[in-house]
Amino acid sequence: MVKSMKNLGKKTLSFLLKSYSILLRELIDILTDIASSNDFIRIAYLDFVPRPDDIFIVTYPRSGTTWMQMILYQLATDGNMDFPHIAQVCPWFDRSIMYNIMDGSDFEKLPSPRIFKSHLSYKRIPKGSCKYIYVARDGQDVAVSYFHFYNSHLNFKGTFSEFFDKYFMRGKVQFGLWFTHVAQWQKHENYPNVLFLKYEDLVNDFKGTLQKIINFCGFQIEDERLPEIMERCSYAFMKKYEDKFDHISGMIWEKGYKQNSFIRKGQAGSGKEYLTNQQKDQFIKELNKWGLGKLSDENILILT
Ligand code: PPS
Repeated sequence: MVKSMKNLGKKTLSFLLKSYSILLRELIDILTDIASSNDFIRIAYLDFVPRPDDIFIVTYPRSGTTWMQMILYQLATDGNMDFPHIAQVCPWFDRSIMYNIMDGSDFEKLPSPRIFKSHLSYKRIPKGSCKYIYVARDGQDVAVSYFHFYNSHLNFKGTFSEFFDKYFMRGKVQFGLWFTHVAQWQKHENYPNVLFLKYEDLVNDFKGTLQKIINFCGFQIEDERLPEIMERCSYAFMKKYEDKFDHISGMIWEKGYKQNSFIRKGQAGSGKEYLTNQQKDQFIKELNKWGLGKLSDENILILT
């Protein structure tokens, strides 16, 4: 009887703590939303100074953003693949702000023409005399691609139908409702500084669409370079370099993580190379205090 009362008490306490954690998390989400919205206002209206030759690639997620990043990188540079991640040469504007990776002054240091990726709605994108390339993709295909992305990158465990009915069609996914996003941007498709493209046109007529992009941006591209650019923007080429495009490797790159550095040297004695005499003295003092051992003349720890 006493044992079951105790269990009941533990369960109630656990339930209360769980509810409290959920409440706190929701509160944090609301506060984070407010903070990021403030950041956007600050960047869009105070800190970020658009340049006439800036190019914004704007899309609803999973609509061909990365493909367009690669196309513009190839057109604007010699197209070498030495960059660690595409975000280095074509930063994700909104994410950089949201996660404090870059701000207006960091953007200022980028060479012209600056090329940004963004999923912002027409309302939220910083306005200026710069160029905007919007890529729209059939919402049904977007839903499928987004489902796989939620599954592989965001730990979504449900079925496609669940994702489609409960989340995608209700706009309960990152960057909201597909219909609103596309409709808002489509209203401005005839603006002279907006190029409104379709993912399907890139698939069916890559060469023609590439030419539209070149003309719109005013790039001077020698005809001889076109085959190489087309090859580098192909699915097969980009798949081969997938790490340079994947969001996960992008996040790792942003945090300064170095690959193949976890199993480092596997030898004893690095301390001798790295610690200064002062640091060694400090370590010995502490070692004595704890009575743990002593250092040999070769600076090797002998545990006592
Ligand atoms: S994200 O997460 O918003 O940045 O995704 P995004 O880059 O917009 O879209 C990902 C889809 O684009 C496809 N993709 C390509 N298709 C054809 N050719 C090339 N070179 C290419 N590069 C990326 C990618 O495969 C995703 O679509 P799905 O349908 O999932 O394959």
